Formats: sequence, C-alpha cells, structure tokens
Amino acid sequence: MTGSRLVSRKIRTSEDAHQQKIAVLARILDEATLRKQAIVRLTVEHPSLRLEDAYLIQDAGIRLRLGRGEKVVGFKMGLTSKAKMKQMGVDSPIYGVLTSSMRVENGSRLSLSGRIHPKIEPEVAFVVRRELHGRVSMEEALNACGGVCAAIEVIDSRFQNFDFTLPDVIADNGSSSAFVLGPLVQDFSALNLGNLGIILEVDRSPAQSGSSEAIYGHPGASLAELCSMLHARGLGLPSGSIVLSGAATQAVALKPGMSVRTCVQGLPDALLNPTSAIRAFKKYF
Ligand code: OOG
Ligand code: MG
Repeated sequence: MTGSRLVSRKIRTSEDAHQQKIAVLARILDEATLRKQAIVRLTVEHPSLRLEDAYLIQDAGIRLRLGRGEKVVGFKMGLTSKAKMKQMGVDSPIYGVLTSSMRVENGSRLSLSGRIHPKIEPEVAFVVRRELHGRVSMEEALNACGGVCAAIEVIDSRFQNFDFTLPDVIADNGSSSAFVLGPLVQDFSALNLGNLGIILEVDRSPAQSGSSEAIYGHPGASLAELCSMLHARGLGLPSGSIVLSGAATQAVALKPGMSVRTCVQGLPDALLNPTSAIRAFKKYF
C-alpha cells in the first residue's frame, strides 16, 4: 500500500470512530430520556467534546426520535438571559429542536411520570410564517412571523442535578422536554415585544417575574440569533416552525398537581395542568 493510501485509510478509520462516538453518546442520552434516569454529564468522560460535536449528538438524538414517528415542529433557544449565560460562563445562547411529542395543548395536563426532574420557565414564542435563511435582522425575523404567544417550557436535563457544561446541554437538546403555547396573537405590531412584563404563576401565586428584555435583549433578537446559528450549520428556519425564544426568569421545579400559568403583558395566558379553580385566576395586565 502506498503512503498516501495508508494515510487516507487512517483518516477514514478515525472519522468512522468519531461518527461512532457521536452515535453512542446520542443513544446514551436517548436511553436516559426513555428510562427517566439521570446520568453523569458526558464531559466527565469526554472532556474534550467540542460544540460542533455536541450539535451532531443533538442531531443524532433527534433522528432517533424521528425514527419513533415524531416530527420536528420547531426550535428552542436556551441560555438567552444574561443571568444564565453568566452562570454558565458563556456569551452565546444555544438551540435545541422541538418535536411533536413535546407539545402539550394549552390548559391540559402533563404527565410527570415520563420526566426526571422537570422545571418550568415562562417564555415568549413565535410561529414562523415565511421560511428564513441566512443572517437576518431582528425586523426581518419578526416580519416573517405569523404570530406570537406566551409559552411555558418544561425543561428536564438528562444530567444529574442539572449539572452540565455547554457541550453537554447542547448534546442533550437544550434540556428540552415539553412546551405549551398560549393562544397565538397574529397582529403583534402594537406590542413592544422588547419590554413586556412576564409572570410565571404557580398555584395562583407569582413564582417568578421579569421582563421580555431578559430574553437576549428582545425575543426578536433571539429569533434572529437562531437564524444565524442555523445558518452557521448550513440550515434555515422552515415556515411553520414554532420558536421558543428563551426563559425570561429562573426556572421553577414542577411538581405533580401544580397549576402553572405564564402571563405576558398584552398576550393571552399559557396554562398547564389547571385545576377547576382556573376561573379564579386574576388578570395582571
Ligand atoms: C438549559 C435550557 C435553558 C432557557 O430558556 O434558557 C433554557 C437548562 O437550563 O437546562 O431552556
Ligand atoms: Mg427555555
């Protein structure tokens, strides 16, 4: 065998090993999800895991879900708040993929039996009407949306104690578990999306409150950033995509029987696991 053939065979072998490692790590995370068993973060055993590889693990995990009949319905942005970025020691957000099985109808119950240690976050979500490609301005991103709504995201890290580094949480699809969308408001031109009051209510009392400004400065800026991040990986944002723009406050542990509500100023509420006392809720905005 000539030297160059030997070298190319060696490269192929190491590429194969790399692909195999990606597939194995995706399967480990998928099994943790299915078995509802938290695992030690991947970077303990693989300290040199790169961000590109983490997204490849995320892709492989989504392919496993698609193989079980799920459909991609959108994306979620994570770590978009300064507080979370500081906590993680990073200066850029991450994204994850939302699938059909994660969607919970507004006001319905969510079984916690399929989760490990779920937490809830109040969010603002978009529905993209016109496909977006490449780097876009916030205005272009917002103009491509068919509506905006209040949302509740349920996150459920597959890592013990939510202990992860950036590559871990990317590989784990941004801790995605479930989400609820409130009623869609199609014409949001009169809303100042960059400064809306947001309350996460648990059992009819405010548990967290904040402003949409905490979402990457403006939820629309988070949406535009998602387009850039997808573009950097050669991807676009398809028409019809749901986009969770990121948490406006800290997450709160979700326990069985809780009634949860995200109230965003100017938008109808998103509700999860409501009780019959739902009509007693007061309106904040
Ligand atoms: C990562 C996901 C964070 C958000 O909105 O910032 C996230 C985590 O904290 O587990 O969804
Ligand atoms: Mg979130």
